Amino acid sequence: MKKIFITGALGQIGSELTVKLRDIYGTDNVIATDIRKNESEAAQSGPFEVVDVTDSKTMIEVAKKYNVDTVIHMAALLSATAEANPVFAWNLNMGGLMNALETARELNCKFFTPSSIGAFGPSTLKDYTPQDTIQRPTTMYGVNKVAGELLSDYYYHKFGVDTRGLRFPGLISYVTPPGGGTTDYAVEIYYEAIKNGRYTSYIDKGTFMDMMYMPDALNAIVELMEADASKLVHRNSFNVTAMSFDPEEIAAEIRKHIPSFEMSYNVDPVRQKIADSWPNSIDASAAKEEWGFKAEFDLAKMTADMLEKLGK
Ligand code: AKB
Repeated sequence: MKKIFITGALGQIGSELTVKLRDIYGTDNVIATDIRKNESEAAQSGPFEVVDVTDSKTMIEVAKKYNVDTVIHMAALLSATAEANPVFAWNLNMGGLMNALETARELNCKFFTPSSIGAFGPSTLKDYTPQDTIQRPTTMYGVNKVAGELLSDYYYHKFGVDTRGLRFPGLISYVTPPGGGTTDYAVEIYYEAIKNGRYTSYIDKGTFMDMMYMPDALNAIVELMEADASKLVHRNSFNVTAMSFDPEEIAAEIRKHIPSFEMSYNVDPVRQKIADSWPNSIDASAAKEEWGFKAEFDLAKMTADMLEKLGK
């Protein structure tokens, strides 16, 4: 990766990924794009262009202008928003991906896009979900992710585009809040613990989902993209995870730092249904074996760091 083009650069992952990639590869070598500009570090600290991912002409023009060799396509709607607007989600998530893959094909670029634990469904084995298994999701987001994995594989086999991807679990960060996801409760809970000492969870106790701290997710993207292609058996996409917990477990961990923290429940049936259709935990052994994936943060270490950073 020498000259990197990122879509969705001001989103939950993109805003931190852009800054990290600029640190590694040089400020001018990371072209951040999003549908609008803001005052964030990712938008202000280096090259930025307004690109709507459904506009293929502008996307290719901007990528050509900077002569990029890598496309990192992050722009997408998350699960709960996609479920509320399925047609819009299909058009944005699939149309954007197709345009990004075409840009990569035309410019002979390496390509990354995230998949998700949402690519699994209720008929998938729920515990320690294997890398290669049944994928029949029942959400629009999941349908987009499975189709995206297949489309990325297609561009690799048909056109030789070096496509790579990760099935991300819920990502937790103190920098940019997520929006419209099912796993967002595990981020909100820290903000509310610091601000109000209590949290009302829209996900029910006993609902286990995989999670990962953002620094581990960013490292995983860089490591996968730098991995020796000859070692990759899989490409789109690798299971990755750092921990699996339910709302009670994260609340108990927060209480180790804020003993008076109170947790209550007001379950949102839409997001609960999505969560119930996803695995309890996934098996990341293919990622470990093929390119050395590892996560530094478990629940205890992440909670200590989140509360310290948010407290400041
Ligand atoms: C979501 O909840 O939609 C995302 C995801 C797990 O893909 N965080």
